[in-house]
Amino acid sequence: MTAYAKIRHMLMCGVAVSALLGTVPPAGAQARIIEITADRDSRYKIAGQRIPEITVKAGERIMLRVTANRGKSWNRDGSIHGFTLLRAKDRTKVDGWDLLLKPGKQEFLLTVPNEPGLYEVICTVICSQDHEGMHMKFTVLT
Ligand SMILES: [Cu+2]
Repeated sequence: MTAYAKIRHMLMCGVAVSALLGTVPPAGAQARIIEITADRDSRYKIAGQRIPEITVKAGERIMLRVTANRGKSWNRDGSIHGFTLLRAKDRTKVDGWDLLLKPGKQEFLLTVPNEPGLYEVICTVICSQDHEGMHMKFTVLT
């Protein structure tokens, strides 16, 4: 390789690497992190909130970081709680927001629905006799 070709090769590699870094940020780099516990007493908990609720912006990217602790019962697939987003107006599920939780910490990179309004998070795993009370308000702002 001539010196000129070598330099040209190095430059092109540099350009390719920076283009890659520019278009593919690490997963969750720009997403706001929301930490939740799905607890053994069949309740969602968020540090600093007496009654947990989530407020986000339409179309926002969020990283849901969930710590799940096993209640009295769980699914055969090992899921111990669920985290499913419903539209409050008609109780329909939001695509991509039907999550099953395993014991311990897990992260989900999600996009908030584009439609502002009231939503509800519900648990879909029969996790104890108190399972029916496992839900949380979720508000999407414009
Ligand atoms: Cu449950």
